[in-house]
Amino acid sequence: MSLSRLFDRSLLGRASHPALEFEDAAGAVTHYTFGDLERRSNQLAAVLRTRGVHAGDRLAFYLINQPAIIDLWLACVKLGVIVVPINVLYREREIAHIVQDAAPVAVVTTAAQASLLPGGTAWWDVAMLSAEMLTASAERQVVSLAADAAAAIVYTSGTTGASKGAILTHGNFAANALALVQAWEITSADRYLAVLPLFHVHGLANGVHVWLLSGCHMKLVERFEQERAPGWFSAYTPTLFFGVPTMYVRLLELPPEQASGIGASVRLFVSGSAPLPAPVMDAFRERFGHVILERYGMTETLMNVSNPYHGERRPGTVGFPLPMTSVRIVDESMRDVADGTSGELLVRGPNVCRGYWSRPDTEATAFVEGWFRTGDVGVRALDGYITLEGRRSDLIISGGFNIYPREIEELLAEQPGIAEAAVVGVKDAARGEVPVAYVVCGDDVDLDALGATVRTQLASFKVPRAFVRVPVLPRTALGKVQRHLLPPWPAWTPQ
Ligand code: MCA
Ligand code: AMP
Repeated sequence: MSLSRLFDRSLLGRASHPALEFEDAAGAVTHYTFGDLERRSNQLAAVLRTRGVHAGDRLAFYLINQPAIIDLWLACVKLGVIVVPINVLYREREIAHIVQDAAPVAVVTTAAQASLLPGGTAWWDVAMLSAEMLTASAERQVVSLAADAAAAIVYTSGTTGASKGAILTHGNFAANALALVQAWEITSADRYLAVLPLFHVHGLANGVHVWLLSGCHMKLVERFEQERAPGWFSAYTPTLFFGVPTMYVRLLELPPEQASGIGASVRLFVSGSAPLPAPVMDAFRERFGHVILERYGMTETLMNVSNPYHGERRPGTVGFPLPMTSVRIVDESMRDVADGTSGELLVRGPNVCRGYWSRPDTEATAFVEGWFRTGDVGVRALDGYITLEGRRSDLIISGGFNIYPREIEELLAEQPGIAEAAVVGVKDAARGEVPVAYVVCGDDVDLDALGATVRTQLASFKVPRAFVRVPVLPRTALGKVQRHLLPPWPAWTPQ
């Protein structure tokens, strides 16, 4: 079962229909029909074959949102090539790990972005691939695959510092797309405004796949920009918008008339990737006239739980398990807890990944008796609504991007003069949380220079908002850092 068969009702069945418009940062717009996308992906598949890429090979991309990602995704899905998306904000250190772990044939990127890749990384210029495509054969070839064949390896920030690649199969993506199209009643009449990055599953598995499965229209932009968003809404009049809470916080800054105008065209606003504060949901209802539908997912499981399309979308909750997905809430001994009692969420279903790439120990560490351990703590109300209350790990989510403190702590501890470091998430009205670093070091360590070093090595959203110099890190008798005992910040803020 190839995922591409699921998209044939659009790629073949709606070939002459407008499918996609892409607006670049300069405001230039290009249009594509589904037939164009079918032809382009066949041509790119031919180019990839010529370059010796086969089913099961990995091919990475490191690109800002653009139609070439759609071409690449469709071509790889047809060929059975495993796509490895790389966050465009990642820098050398983060990319080096992914490239070493997934061993892609090449990283598809631009000449400008290629300078950010670790030395020696094989890369292909996206502009050259696009040029070669134009003269390549458009003959369709779709390889036969098992539903559990890998379609993508998506790296999630790892609890151990280095990120792990979740192996997402054709079947996982198909199940997710079918569940969402059904649950949120997405049809070919919809118009989806795509502002999420396509290198994460929120933008790719939810956004791109519900578009391709439903045959609706999509407007793709390079990235969410607060200043340009009102223009996109008024000119494109989308019916569907998927965002992270930070985007909704930013939209709330619009004047009331603009907000109600946007609300008039949209049918459904969905939020996920991080908790949507109930006051934001309330303010949005007042200003935009819409109750945002909040849902809960993970890279490893795609979407698990969603508030209902019909019925109460309850603030602060994530709703009920999606079709085909089961959720258990368990205590530390893995026994089910009663409704109303907190525990860890376990998930099972066709949406759950096969495991982590090159981690033979996955089964033992990530699953219990076939159930995936999410690490998220939550509670189920008597009427079934699930509320997420926190996480078992120290994960920080900033603007919908995940940050594991350990990764930053390890980098800080490698810097001259730093004895040790602890990174914690502190509340931020717009981004949800931001990282703050506590460093044990002498007065001679220049914290400005430290901030600048971190900025060159990690994605911008991981750079601590502040650095606080402390004499020691508070620890338990067993040596675990007591993050709640660290002094309040800020002592220093980067310029
Ligand atoms: C931010 N930047 C970007 C992007 N977002 N660059 C390229 N593409 C992007 N998508 C850069 C900016 O250029 C800037 O760089 C820096 O990041 C901060 O941007 P700024 O606009 O100031 O940030 P913001 O206004 O706070 O908003 C950021 C954002 C962004 C637009 C909300 O955080 C975002 O797109 N978040 C989406 C994350 C996401 O898709 N998560 C899904 C994970 P510089 O600092 O160098 O100037 S999947 C997941 O969690 C599960 C499955 C789930 O449930 O969905
Ligand atoms: P990622 O590893 O980027 O896929 O992030 C997955 C994590 O995001 C989950 O384990 C949750 O902790 C968090 N998450 C996703 N959706 C929500 C939500 N609606 N509310 C709270 N946390 C969420």
